Amino acid sequence: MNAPLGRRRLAGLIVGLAAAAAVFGGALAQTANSAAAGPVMAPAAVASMSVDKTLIGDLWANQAARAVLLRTIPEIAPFVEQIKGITLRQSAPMSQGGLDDAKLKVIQDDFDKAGAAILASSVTAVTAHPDDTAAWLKDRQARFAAYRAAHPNPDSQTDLWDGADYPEMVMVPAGEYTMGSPVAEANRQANEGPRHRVRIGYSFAVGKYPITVGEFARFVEDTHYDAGDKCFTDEGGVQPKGGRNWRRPGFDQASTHPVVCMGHNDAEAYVTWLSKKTGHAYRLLSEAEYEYVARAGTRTAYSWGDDPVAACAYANGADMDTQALYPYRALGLTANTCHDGFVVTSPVGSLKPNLFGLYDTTGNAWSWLSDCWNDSYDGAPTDGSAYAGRDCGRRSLRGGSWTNNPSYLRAARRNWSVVGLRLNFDGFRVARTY
Ligand SMILES: [Ca+2]
Repeated sequence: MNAPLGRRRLAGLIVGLAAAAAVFGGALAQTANSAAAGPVMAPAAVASMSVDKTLIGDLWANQAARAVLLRTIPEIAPFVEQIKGITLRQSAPMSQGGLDDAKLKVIQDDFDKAGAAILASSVTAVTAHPDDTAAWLKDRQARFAAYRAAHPNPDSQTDLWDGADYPEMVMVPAGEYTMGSPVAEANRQANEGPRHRVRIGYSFAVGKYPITVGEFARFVEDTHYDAGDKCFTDEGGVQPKGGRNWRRPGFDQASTHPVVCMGHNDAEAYVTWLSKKTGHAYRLLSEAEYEYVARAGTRTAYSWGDDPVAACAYANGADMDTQALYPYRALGLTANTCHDGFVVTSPVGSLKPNLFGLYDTTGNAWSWLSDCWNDSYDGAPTDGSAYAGRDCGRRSLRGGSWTNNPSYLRAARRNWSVVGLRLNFDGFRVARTY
């Protein structure tokens, strides 16, 4: 909804780093002159300026990430040298009698804390999202009031927004297309065939955006639904982590970000609630419907054409920013050679829509679908309905996420996961039958 936001945040990071480094440099200068008395700003005090110490501390503690930061944001390098020098001078008294491992560790710890403090006090612009729930709801209510004023007589056959708490929808026309990828397509997977015609003989509505944190919060507030407290994240290894959920997926999210750490069961619970509250037939999309709406009439490898680098205009994937600034490396990110402006997830609608006017059909977060997993299109339905095969403990997902390179952002790319599994790159989008 605010395209330049990510770029601005990234710029804010770089400016913030320089500014914080200047502040910290001043503090260090004071420390160095402390023999002349006057206030001394200890590293601990600087650290208290931080916003998300865990995230930034982890980022700084990771030697590889630190090296990337120094290379990417050269402004901080002189200050790191300054910290090193002053830390060593401060530690001179400790060196009497020789520096043993314990003393060296103290010095190293001081250096680490100082570096983390610089980053923590400067990355505010990137990671700090104050609780925006009330502001988000107020904005939604105002926008819905405007929508209702423009559509004063809701007709259940054409109305596309049921209320401020609920997702905005876009009507998609009936049509047909060829599902799957040609054998010659780069990075094609065997499960993307056999190609076959799918005829969707009905128009239906699709969420303009993926379901957001704010929308999911309205559901949880109404139902007290428990979406768990464990989610697969990549924080020093991809593994299930306690204390992680749709509110805290391992990185900071505002109300306009796509909800992640969703299992298929969570997505189903949401659409069941949405249908009950609105009286309308909401549901997840089928896999055939998803490829249809993501392609939006295109026949190319990507919904925007055949150029993978053009992904950065349409899809928030693993880009150069993710590669440079993502604090954890275990995902083995192979980045696209462009900048989409977002290290992790992005507020929905930040990038360009597809030809149906849908945003984030590719990248940002994978979307859970209603199909049971089918490792081939043999026996797949051709009328837009979901595959209801034997393997319903696994369900299909589409679209790719902020962790993925272009091979995963192709229109035909498929994925599956176990129904109850929550990962911090899996979310969903809803459809409505008319
Ligand atoms: Ca990205």
